[in-house]
Amino acid sequence: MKLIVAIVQDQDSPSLVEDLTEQEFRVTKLASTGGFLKSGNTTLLIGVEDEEVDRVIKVIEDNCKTREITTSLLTVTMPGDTYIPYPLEVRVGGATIFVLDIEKHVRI
Ligand code: 2BA
Ligand code: 2BA
Repeated sequence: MKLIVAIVQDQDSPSLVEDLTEQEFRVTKLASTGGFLKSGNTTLLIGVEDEEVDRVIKVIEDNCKTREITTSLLTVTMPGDTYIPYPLEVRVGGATIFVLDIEKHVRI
């Protein structure tokens, strides 16, 4: 068995969770925060049999889009401790996916 950890954009998560559930995959959705943009994203945990991994990745691909985001997160420090917001264009991927081996899966 594998655990798929998928970090996706909040906008894509409702349709993705719906499609995964419709296809009888079990999903746990966690609210997460990206370290770089410091804004919300969604982390999904999906435990599946080994042979289902590619099917899950395909469902993720079909639902998640890459987006260009302009953020004023970065600041330039000026003399006298003044901070000036500095616009930055960031390309946020459709999904970041990790596939982990599961040693044991128990349902009580
Ligand atoms: P359980 O299978 O006992 O799962 C309870 C919760 O544990 C799930 O909540 C989900 O958050 C998590 N979970 C279980 N198996 C998982 C896995 N393989 N990977 C990731 N997370 C997992 P819910 O999704 O709200 O599901 C509540 C109950 O509804 C489930 O109880 C199951 O009996 C049923 N269920 C869930 N998804 C289903 C699906 N796609 N088709 C049919 N029944 C489903
Ligand atoms: P954030 O950390 O908020 O990153 C958002 C986007 O900012 C990233 O998109 C990337 O284009 C850029 N970025 C992130 N860190 C950077 C850095 N140190 N220098 C320059 N640019 C940087 P994605 O790569 O598509 O990542 C989207 C989200 O997925 C990330 O949100 C993070 O929450 C998660 N993520 C991506 N790679 C990860 C990894 N290796 N481990 C854990 N989480 C990861």
